Amino acid sequence: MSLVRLINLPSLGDERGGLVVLEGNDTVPFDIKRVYYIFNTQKDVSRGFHAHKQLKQVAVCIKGKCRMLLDNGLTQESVLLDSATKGVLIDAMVWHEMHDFSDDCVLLVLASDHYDESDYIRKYDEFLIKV
Ligand code: T46
Repeated sequence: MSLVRLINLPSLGDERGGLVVLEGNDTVPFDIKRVYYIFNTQKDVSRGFHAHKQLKQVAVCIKGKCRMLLDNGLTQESVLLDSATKGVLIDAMVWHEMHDFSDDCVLLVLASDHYDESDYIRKYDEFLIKV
C-alpha cells in the first residue's frame, strides 16, 4: 500500500462558492479531538520534522499549497497538497515534514487526540530505532 493515503473530501460547492465537508469517523477515519491550522509560514521555512507515536491526523491545504513528505523509515513519498478537497492521512509512526509553503497557504490539520508533547518523536535517529 502506498505511504500516501489521499482522502477525497466531498465538495458541495455550487454557483455561490465552495463548501467542503470533513466528518469524523467518516471521510476522516477517526474521532476528531483537535483542530489547528498553520498559516503565514515565512518564505523558505519548513515545518514538521517529527513523527507521532499514537496520533493520527488528516491535513488539507484549504488555501494555497505546500508539499508534505512522509517517511515510514523504509521509504519516503512526497505529496503536493494543492486543493481544498485533497486531504492526506498522517498515520502514527510516520515521519513528516512540510515544505514549499505558498505565501497564502493555510494548512488545516484534524487530529485524533489532544496535544501531548510526549507523543512526539522529534529526533530522526530515535524514530528509526522505534519504527
Ligand atoms: C504535526 C504537524 C503537521 C501546542 O501547544 N498545541 C498544539 O496543538 C500544537 C499543534 C502545537 N503546540 C505547540 C508545540 C510547539 O511548541 O506549538 C509549537 C509549534 O508546534 P510544532 O513546532 O510542533 O509545529 P509543526 O508545524 O512543526 O508541527 C505541527 C504539529 O505540532 C504536529 O503535530 O503533525 O504540524
